[in-house]
Amino acid sequence: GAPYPVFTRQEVGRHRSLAERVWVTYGGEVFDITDFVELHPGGKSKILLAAGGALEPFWALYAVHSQEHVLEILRAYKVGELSPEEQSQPSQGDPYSGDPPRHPALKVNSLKPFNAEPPAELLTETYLTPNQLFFKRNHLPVPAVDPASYRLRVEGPGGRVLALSLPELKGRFPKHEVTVTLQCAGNRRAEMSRVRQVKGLEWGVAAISTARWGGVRLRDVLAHAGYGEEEEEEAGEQHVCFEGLDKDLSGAAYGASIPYRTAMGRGADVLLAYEMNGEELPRDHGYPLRVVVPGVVGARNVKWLGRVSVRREESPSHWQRNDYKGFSPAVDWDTVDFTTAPAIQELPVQSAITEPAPGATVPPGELTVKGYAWSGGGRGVVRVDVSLDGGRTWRVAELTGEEQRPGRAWAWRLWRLTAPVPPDAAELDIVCKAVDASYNVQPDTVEPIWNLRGVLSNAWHRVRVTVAE
Ligand code: HEM
Ligand code: MTE
Ligand code: MO
Repeated sequence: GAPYPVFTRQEVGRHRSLAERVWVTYGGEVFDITDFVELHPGGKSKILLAAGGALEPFWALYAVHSQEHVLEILRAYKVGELSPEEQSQPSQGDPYSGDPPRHPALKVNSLKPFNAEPPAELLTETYLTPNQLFFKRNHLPVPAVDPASYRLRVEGPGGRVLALSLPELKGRFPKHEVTVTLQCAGNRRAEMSRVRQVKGLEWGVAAISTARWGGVRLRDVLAHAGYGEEEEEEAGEQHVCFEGLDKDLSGAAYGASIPYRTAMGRGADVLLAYEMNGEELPRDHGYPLRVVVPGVVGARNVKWLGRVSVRREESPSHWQRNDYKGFSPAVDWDTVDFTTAPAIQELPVQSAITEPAPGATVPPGELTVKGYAWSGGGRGVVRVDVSLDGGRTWRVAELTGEEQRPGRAWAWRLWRLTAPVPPDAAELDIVCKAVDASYNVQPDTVEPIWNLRGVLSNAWHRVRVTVAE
């Protein structure tokens, strides 16, 4: 092709603003992307982070760029090449190279950051999900935390700050264990996308798992820092804000918050957990310390916890303010206003079929259907109804697993139904729906609860199978 002018990295580095034009490098090539900055689907501020330098370390963090159509955009802006002696980029390496090894059974929805769910049929094999199979939802690389120098920063009233080491946390506060089901707001999003495409990872039915968590109570730690149960009434609504040690390229940590009463109320079981199913908390799940908020959406269960504070406002984090909210099916990306909807906290009633698998062939005679059911806010599951004929007739499933305390039903029930396969049926349309302690039920179809982000997907779960010898 035509020879391009040759530049040094230093020359490229002089173009780091719209006024001086925005240049970047990729491989050995130089691009002037000034005209693309405003068009960037990921936003102007993000793309400008790479101005004057190499794209690779940024794209390594946002794997959405490793697609041919992205490279095609880039090629249109080529203005030169790097001198050959400068092409061997002092590689900053893959920010995900320090991620822990994972179990091969996991179904990976995104590798970098790592997002994966267990196969549905393994999910209900055990009441407690084995740590290796527990769904994993990371927004960023897994931080490497040195347990010896780790300190949890707790901001107390009047500007006092505690810095608690792991031995201090474990020694000073009583150990507390709670069995809690975590569910991602995006669980079952794939079903929503089948109605109309939504934006987000395509989770199946297994972005939900249950563990016995061990740690200290958040309320004990906050009380030690100087907060009381009365604080709420005196000061108006407050929020307990959490920050993780995982940071994006702008240095912003993953963050979220919960209402003060959720943390401090009588019977509050919110944990700062250092154990999961009797093992040391695994790196993917927040080693060395994470928040476990029973009954509340996964996103508030902040992993790799670095900082706790009590504030008049919710966490300023992107994930608290501009994500994890529900909207009307009428709202699209042109009209959405995240300030108008409350952040998701307690989740609605949920259930799904884990066996048989969609599209399976089952023999005539008897069929066993299995699944899970759970509701947010400590509302127990009182019943699961199952239909083999698309919802015309129903049977009541048998609930298994641990019975839950009223109002503090933090963990799921598993369920099963063994029923005769209707004679002459060539196909079965299996449906399940759960009822919680407030007699909340799941909606029968997805359409009326469709939302652009694909969260809160809890319609009746349907699995079609073929009947054959
Ligand atoms: C998304 C292009 C630089 C962060 C995208 C998408 C394109 C794109 C085409 C949409 C991909 C899809 O959905 O299929 C580019 C080009 C760049 C560039 C051509 C450089 C010339 C950057 C940089 C960052 C970044 C430097 C980060 C610091 C993101 C993020 C998204 C995204 C976070 C996802 C947005 C979302 O899903 O809402 N980019 N990008 N991009 N980009 Fe970039
Ligand atoms: N905490 C931090 N620090 N970083 C994260 O990316 N993801 C959140 C939450 N806590 C996240 C986090 C989301 S959206 C969910 S669903 C849960 O962690 C998932 O927890 P798990 O990976 O242990 O299943
Ligand atoms: Mo999540």
